[in-house]
Amino acid sequence: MYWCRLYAAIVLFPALVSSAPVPRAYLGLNTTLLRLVRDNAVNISTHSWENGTLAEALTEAEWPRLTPYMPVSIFPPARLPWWENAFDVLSIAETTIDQKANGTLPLANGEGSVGDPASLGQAVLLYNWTRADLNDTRFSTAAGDQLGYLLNNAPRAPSGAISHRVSDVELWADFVYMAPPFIAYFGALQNDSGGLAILQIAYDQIRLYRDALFDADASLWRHIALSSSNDTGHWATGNAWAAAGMMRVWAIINHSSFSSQMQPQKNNLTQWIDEILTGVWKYQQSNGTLLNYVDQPDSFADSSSTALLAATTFRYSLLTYDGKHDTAALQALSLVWQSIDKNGWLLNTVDPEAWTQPTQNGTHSPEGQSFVLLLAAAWAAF
Ligand SMILES: *[C@@H]1O[C@H](CO)[C@@H](O)[C@H](O)[C@H]1NC(C)=O
Ligand SMILES: *[C@@H]1O[C@H](CO)[C@@H](O)[C@H](O)[C@H]1NC(C)=O
Ligand SMILES: *[C@@H]1O[C@H](CO)[C@@H](O)[C@H](O)[C@H]1NC(C)=O
Ligand SMILES: *[C@@H]1O[C@H](CO)[C@@H](O)[C@H](O)[C@H]1NC(C)=O
Ligand SMILES: *[C@@H]1O[C@H](CO)[C@@H](O)[C@H](O)[C@H]1NC(C)=O
Ligand SMILES: *[C@@H]1O[C@H](CO)[C@@H](O)[C@H](O)[C@H]1NC(C)=O
Ligand SMILES: *[C@@H]1O[C@H](CO)[C@@H](O)[C@H](O)[C@H]1NC(C)=O
Ligand SMILES: *[C@@H]1O[C@H](CO)[C@@H](O)[C@H](O)[C@H]1NC(C)=O
Ligand SMILES: *[C@@H]1O[C@H](CO)[C@@H](O)[C@H](O)[C@H]1NC(C)=O
Ligand SMILES: *[C@@H]1O[C@H](CO)[C@@H](O)[C@H](O)[C@H]1NC(C)=O
Ligand SMILES: *[C@@H]1O[C@H](CO)[C@@H](O)[C@H](O)[C@H]1NC(C)=O
Ligand SMILES: CC(=O)N[C@H]1CO[C@H](CO)[C@@H](O)[C@@H]1O
Repeated sequence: MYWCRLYAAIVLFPALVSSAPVPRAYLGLNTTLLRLVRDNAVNISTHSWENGTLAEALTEAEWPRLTPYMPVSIFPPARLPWWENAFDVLSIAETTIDQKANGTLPLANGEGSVGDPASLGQAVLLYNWTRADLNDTRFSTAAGDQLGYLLNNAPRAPSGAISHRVSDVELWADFVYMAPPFIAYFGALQNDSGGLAILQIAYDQIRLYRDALFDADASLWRHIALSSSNDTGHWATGNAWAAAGMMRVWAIINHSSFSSQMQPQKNNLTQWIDEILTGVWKYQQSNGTLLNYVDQPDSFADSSSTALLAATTFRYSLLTYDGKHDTAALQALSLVWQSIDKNGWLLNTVDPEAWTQPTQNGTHSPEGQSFVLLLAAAWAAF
C-alpha cells in the first residue's frame, strides 16, 4: 500500500519529485504519458460534470489518502500537510465558488442538469474541512445550498428519485456518479444522526435509480427513463457512471462511522455493482474494449467507458475481495493503454455530448481523460 501511494504521488505530482526515478516496471504505465493525459484532462474540462469528475480523478491519482478508497480516516485533516496539499483539487473548488452565481443554490451552472453540479461537491467539502481561514464559510454554505437544492428544490419522480434534469423529471444513469457520492460524503463528514440520515438518502437515491433503470434480463442499466426521450439502450458510459458512483458510495459508507450499521446497504451496493460488471464484461470484445451500447453488435468501440468500468472493477476487487472480474479488467486496461496517443489523448471515445456518436476528428473526451486517471489510480492500488 505504501508503495502504491508513493507511486501515485511520484507519477502525478512532478513538481515535487519529477527527477526521482520512477518504478516503471511496477505498473508498466509510462508516467510521462500519464502526466500528459492529466494535463490534457485539466486543459479541456469545462462543463460542471467534467470539472467534478476531474476533481475526483486528480484526488484519486495524486492524493489517494484523501479518497474514501484508502484504509485511513475518511475525515480530512484540519490542515493538509505540504506534501499532500491537493492544490489542483482545491483550485477546482475555489474556481467553482468564485464563479458561483449569487442567489443560486447549485454549485455551478448545470446547463439544465440537476445532478451534474453536485459532482463538484466533494472537492468543495474537502476545501471547507481543510481551509486555513476558519472564518471563511463560503464553501460550507455552498455545499449546504447544493445539498438543499437536491433534497428540497429539484423535481422528483413519484418514487422519490431526484430528477437528473431541472425542467422535468428524467432519470439518467449518469446521476449516480454525480449526486449520491456528494450526498454520502456530506453525511459521513457530519458524523452524527443527521449525517447518518443523509448517508441513507444517498443510498436510497441509488436504490430508486436502480429500480427505474436496471434491466435484469441483460444485467445492465438503461440510460434514461421517465423522459420524453428515453434511452432504453444499455449505454456503456451510463453503466460506468452507475457502477463507479455506487462503488464510491460503498467506500464512503465503509469508512464512515456508520459502516457496521449500514452493512445491509453495503451488501446491496456490492450486489448491484457486481451485476453491472457481470453484464458489461460478458460483452467485452476480444481486444478488451466495450462497445458504446454494450450489447449492440453494430455499436462502435468506446475506450472511455471501458476505462471507467475497468477502474471500478479494480476497486470492487480490492474492497470486496471478489476477483472474478479481474481478468476482464486487465484486458481492458491493456486496451485503454494502447488507445492513448503519444500526446496523451485517449482515442476511440464516445462523444460525451452526443452519446450515440464517436468523438469527431481532432476532438477528445474530457471525461475520458479523467477516466484514464481513475484507471491508473485504481491499478496503482491493485
Ligand atoms: C492547454 O491548451 C493550450 C491551447 O489550447 C495550450 O497552449 C497549452 O499548452 C495546453 N496546456 C497543457 C498543459 O497542455
Ligand atoms: C470548469 O473549470 C474551468 C477551468 O477552471 C472553468 O473555466 C469553467 O468555468 C468551469 N466550469 C464550471 C461549470 O464550473
Ligand atoms: C456575488 O456578489 C459579491 C458581493 O456583492 C461579488 O463580489 C461577487 O463578484 C458576486 N459573484 C458573482 C459570480 O457574480
Ligand atoms: C475570525 O473572526 C474573528 C471574530 O470576528 C476575528 O477575531 C479573527 O481575527 C478572524 N480570523 C481571521 C483569520 O480572519
Ligand atoms: C465545514 O467545516 C467545518 C469544520 O471546519 C464543519 O464544522 C462544517 O460542518 C463543514 N461544513 C460542511 C457542509 O461539511
Ligand atoms: C465520529 O463519531 C463517532 C461516534 O460518535 C466518534 O467516536 C468519532 O470520534 C467521531 N469522529 C470524528 C472524526 O469526529
Ligand atoms: C419513458 O419511459 C417511461 C418508463 O421509464 C415510460 O413510462 C414512458 O412512457 C416512456 N416515455 C416515452 C415517450 O417513451
Ligand atoms: C436490499 O435489496 C433487497 C432486494 O432488492 C431489498 O429487499 C432490501 O430491502 C434491500 N435492503 C436495504 C437495506 O435496502
Ligand atoms: C477493438 O475491437 C472492436 C471490434 O470488436 C473494433 O471496433 C475496435 O476498433 C478495436 N479497437 C482497437 C483499438 O483495435
Ligand atoms: C512515454 O511517453 C512519452 C510521451 O508520449 C514518450 O515520449 C516516451 O518515448 C514514452 N516512453 C516509453 C518508454 O515508451
Ligand atoms: C477523420 O480522419 C480520418 C483520417 O484522417 C478520415 O479518414 C475520416 O474521414 C475523418 N472523419 C471525419 C468524421 O472527419
Ligand atoms: C472502516 C471499515 O468499516 N472498513 C471496512 C471496509 O470493508 C472491509 C471489507 O468488507 C472491512 O474489512 C473493513 O473493516
